[in-house]
Amino acid sequence: MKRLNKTAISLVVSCMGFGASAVWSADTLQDVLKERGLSQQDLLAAAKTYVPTGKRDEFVAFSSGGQSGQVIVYAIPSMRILKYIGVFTPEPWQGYGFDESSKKVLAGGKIDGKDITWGDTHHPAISETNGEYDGQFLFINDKANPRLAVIDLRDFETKQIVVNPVFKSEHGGAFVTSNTEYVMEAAQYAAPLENKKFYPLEEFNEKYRGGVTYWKFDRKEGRLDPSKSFSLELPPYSQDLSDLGKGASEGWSFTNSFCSERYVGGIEKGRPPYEAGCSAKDTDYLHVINWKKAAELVAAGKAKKINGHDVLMMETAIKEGVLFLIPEPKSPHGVDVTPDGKNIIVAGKLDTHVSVYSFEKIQAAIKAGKFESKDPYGIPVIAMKDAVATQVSLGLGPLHTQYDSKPCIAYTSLYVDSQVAKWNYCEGKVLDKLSVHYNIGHLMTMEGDSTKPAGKYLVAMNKLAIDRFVPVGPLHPQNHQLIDISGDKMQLLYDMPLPLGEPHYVVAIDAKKLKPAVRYKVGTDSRTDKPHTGATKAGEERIVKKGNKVEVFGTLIRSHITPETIEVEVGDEVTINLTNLERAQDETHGFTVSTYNVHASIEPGKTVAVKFKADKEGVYPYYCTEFCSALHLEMQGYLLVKPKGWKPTKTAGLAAQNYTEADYKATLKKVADTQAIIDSVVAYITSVNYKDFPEVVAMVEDAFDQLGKTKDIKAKHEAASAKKDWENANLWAEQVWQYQVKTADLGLRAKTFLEQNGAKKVK
Ligand code: RUQ
Ligand code: CUA
Repeated sequence: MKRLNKTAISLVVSCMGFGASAVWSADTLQDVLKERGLSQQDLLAAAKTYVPTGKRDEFVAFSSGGQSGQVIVYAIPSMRILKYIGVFTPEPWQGYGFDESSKKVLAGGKIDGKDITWGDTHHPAISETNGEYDGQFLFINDKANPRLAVIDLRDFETKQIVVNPVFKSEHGGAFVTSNTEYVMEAAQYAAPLENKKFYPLEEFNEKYRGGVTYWKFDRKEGRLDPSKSFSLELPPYSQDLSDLGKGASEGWSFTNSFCSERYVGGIEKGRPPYEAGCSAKDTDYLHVINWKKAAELVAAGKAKKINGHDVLMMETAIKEGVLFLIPEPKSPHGVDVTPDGKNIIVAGKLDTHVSVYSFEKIQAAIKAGKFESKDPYGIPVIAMKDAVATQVSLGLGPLHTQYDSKPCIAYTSLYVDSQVAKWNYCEGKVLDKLSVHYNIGHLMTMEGDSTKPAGKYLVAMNKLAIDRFVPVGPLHPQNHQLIDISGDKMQLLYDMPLPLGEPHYVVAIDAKKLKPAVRYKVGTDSRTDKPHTGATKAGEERIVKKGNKVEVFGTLIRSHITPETIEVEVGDEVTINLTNLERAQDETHGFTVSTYNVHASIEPGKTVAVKFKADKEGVYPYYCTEFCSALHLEMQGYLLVKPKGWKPTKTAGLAAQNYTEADYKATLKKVADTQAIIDSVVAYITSVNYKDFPEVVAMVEDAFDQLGKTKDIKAKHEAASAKKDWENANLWAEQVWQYQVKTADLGLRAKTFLEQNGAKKVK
C-alpha cells in the first residue's frame, strides 16, 4: 500500500472536523495509518462508523438470531451489539425461562404438550402505523416449529408466543399490515392441516396443503388474538417469503412458492432428489390474496374450523375471488412490495432476472376476468405478460430486494455472485454493483420495509463467513457488512461477525422512534404488564407457610435481600417473590438459589417469582447475581432445608465477635467522615437545578430513602452503647455506615450526571 503523504492526511483530518489544534496531530495519525497498514479509504470508512464514547447511534437494528431462537439488537452505524432478547430459547441473564412469568411465556410455545426450547428464527418485523415503523412492537417467526412471538419495545421483553394451529413449518413471516391489524405468516413445507393426521406421500396432491395465516393483533393489549385470527388454505406448492400490500396495494398480500411441481423426492426408492424435482419447471406461482375480503368472509362465517381455527378453504376463496396465481421465474425467494405499494419485485434464485409486477396490471386482469388458465385446484392464473411491468437481468442468484429513500431505487442481493446490485425499477436499469464478502442472503436498508425508507445505510447479511475473521473452529460466525448508500456508488464500511446462529433477516428503525422505559411501576409483572400477585412493599416482607407450601414475599434494595434467611422442610414447595424497590435507573438485581436452577433479573420496580421444590436437605446460599453496588457481594442469604421434624439442639446463640469500645469509636469516626461527604454532595446537588432532571430526582429520592433508615438504627447503637454492649453498638453503627455508603454512592452518581449534563446553578 502506498504511504499517504502529509497533505492527504491533513485533508482527511480536516474533513473529519478535527481542527489543526486537535489532540491527534497529523503525525500521530500518519503513524497509526502506517503502523496498522490502513488506507485513506479505510480511514474514511472508520470515520463513518465510529461513534465516540457518550454519543449514540442513529439507527437500531433487530436481527433474527437464527437457530439461537433469540433476537440480537445492534446499533448502526457503529455495529455495536446492544442486547440479546430471549424469544423462543431460555436466556438466563434476563431470567427468561428461569422465573415463573417468563416460563409461562415460553409455555405458550409448547406444541402437543411438549416444551420446545429453541427456534429457527427468520424474519423480524416492526409494528407500523400508516405504513411507517412506530417502534412499539417487534414480531418474529420460528420456521421449524411454526410459531410467532411478540416483543414489546417498551422493555424489549418477549410477551407472547403463539403456535400456528394448522402448519408444521412456517417461513414467510413475520410481515405486518400498514396499521398492524394483522401479522402474516406463510407455511413452508406442505403437510396435512389437521393435527396428528397421517396421509402417505402418495396422497400429497390431495391431502397435503400449504397456507397463509393472518394473526389479529390487539395493539391495546399488545398481544395476538388467536380467536380472531384465520388462515387461508393453499395448494402444496411450498410457499415461501411473503409481503403485505401497502398504499396502492393495501388490503392484499403476496406469497411466493418454490415447488409448484409438488415433487416429493424419494431417492431411497430410486427417484430423483427433491432439488431436481422442485426446480424442473421454468416457473412457480406468486400467490395474490385479497386478505381484507378474506377477513370479511371469515367474519361472515364462511371459514371451516380446523383444529379449532378458522380456515378459509381454497374452494371458497376461488368462488369469492380472493385468491389468484401468477407464474414467476424459477424457484423464486424474495417478494418485496415497493414503498408506494405499486409494484411487487420477485427475485428468482435460479434466474438472473428480477421481475417487477405491476399491481395496477394485476387488478386490471382480475377486473377483466382475463386469466390464462387454472391451476390443478381451480385457482385462476393471470398470465405473466399481463402482470409484469419489466424484468431486469441483475446477476446470478438474486434473492431479496430492499428500497432506498430515493424514488425507484432498489438493492437486490445476488447470492451466487456475492454482490449487491443497485438498480432503478422504474427504468429497469442497473446502476451499481458492489462485491460483498460471501454468499449474501438478505440485505436491509434503514426502515426499508416501510412506506418511507430512510436510505443512508444498507446491511448485507452474508452466510458462512469464511476467511474474514480470526478463525474460531469449523463453525464460523456470520458476517453483517455495513454499506454506505448515501452516494451514487455504494461504499463498504464495516464487517461485523454475528456469532449467535444464522440471522436471516434484520430490520432497522430510527433510534429516536424507540422510547423504552427505564423502570417499571413498582410491583409490575413485566411479562403480563399487570400488577404481580407477589408484589411486596417495604416493611411488609413476610414468609407464609401453608402445609408444605412456603411462599416468600421479599424485597430487594441495595445491598440487601429481605428476608435474609428462609427456613423450610425438605419436600416443601417454595415460591420466592421478589420486588425491586429501587427507583434509580439500572439498579437491577439478580437472584438465584444455589443448585435449584432458578434465576431472575429484577429491574427497578419489577416483581418476579421463582419456584422450586426443596427436594434435598442442606444449606443453599442465595444471592444477588448482578454487581449492583459496592456491597453487592453482601447481598446474600441462606435457604435452610431442614430434615423432616428437625429440632434445634444447641441452646447457645450465634457466635460473638467480641467487639470493643475502641471498635465502636472507630466506626463512629467512619460514620462522621462519610456524613461529611454526603453533606458536600447534597450541598452541590441542591445548589443546581437538579429538579429539571427526572433521572436525578429518582436517585435523590432513593438516596434519602436510604439515609432515612439510619435514624432508628442510630437509636439502637446508642442504646447498646449506653449498656456497654459493644458488640451490638458496633454492629448497629456499622449498619448506619452501610446506609450512608449507599446514599453517598447514589449522591455521587447524581452529581456526576448533573455535571455531565450541564446542570445550572440556582439561587
Ligand atoms: S430467508 S436468505 Cu428470508 Cu429465511 Cu432468504
Ligand atoms: Cu443487588 Cu448485587
